[in-house]
Amino acid sequence: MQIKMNWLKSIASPAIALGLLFGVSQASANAGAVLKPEDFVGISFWLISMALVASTAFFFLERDRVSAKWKTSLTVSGLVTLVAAVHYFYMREVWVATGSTPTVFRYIDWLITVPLLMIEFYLILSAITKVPAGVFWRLMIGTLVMLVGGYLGEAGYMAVLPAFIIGMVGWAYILYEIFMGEAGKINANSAPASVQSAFNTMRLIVTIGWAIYPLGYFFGYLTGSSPESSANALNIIYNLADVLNKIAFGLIIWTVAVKESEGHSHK
Ligand SMILES: *C/C=C(C)/C=C/C=C(C)/C=C/C1=C(C)CCCC1(C)C
Repeated sequence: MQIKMNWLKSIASPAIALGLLFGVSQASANAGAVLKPEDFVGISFWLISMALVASTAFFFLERDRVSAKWKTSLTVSGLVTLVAAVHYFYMREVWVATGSTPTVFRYIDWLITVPLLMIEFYLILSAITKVPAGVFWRLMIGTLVMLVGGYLGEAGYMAVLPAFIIGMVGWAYILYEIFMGEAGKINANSAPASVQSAFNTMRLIVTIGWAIYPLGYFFGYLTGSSPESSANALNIIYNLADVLNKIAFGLIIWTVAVKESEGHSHK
């Protein structure tokens, strides 16, 4: 029985990864319109979709390599890239068919992936020490305020400037928590060097990599130019930003998880 269970365990994650690849490739096979070779925005959607699928398989398979307390972090990294991959396939279809993908579409992805990215801060600290639940909730609340504020503005439920300010307050609250708040303090006081270095890089991404999105909002809505006129540039910028903020972010977590797991013999 024991042997059977081990066997089952060792094929479970490759099987999940393969199933996933199949599902996603089916989704793309249904695409009606054809991608044109000179359509750089469309090609960037396609390229990043594949990078996201590959990352998903990678993060799920690499769970086998890390010790138990790091597995959830890798699962969450894989979920972020999985949700984004499916969403990117859809956005590419919309782009190819209509020549536009309103930013509002991106909020559907963000509503799931951004809270998951924020949870990673809580998870990597939890892998090494006890972290109060308050940290988790503050990160979550900051994230929701940021996204709901931005959405209300972009979708036209609220004037764009006050909505932008609400979103910025949410982001500032997140930054405060990870730099100066309890999460930042736990990192500085209780985390080993490898975790601190990962935490520091992750929060730099949340500062610099994430700044691209409010800048897009600002130039799209608050400078008097119409959002449609900058749709091409904005889509390419957002697509590249997601490579940094979703794939590279996950790779940083993977690096520290492998390092910490190999340092200790307990699996
Ligand atoms: C994978 C997708 C990510 C990491 C998306 C992040 C999105 C943001 C950081 C959005 C931030 C915004 C503000 C700070 C102000 C209001 C407008 C938003 C929602 C674009």
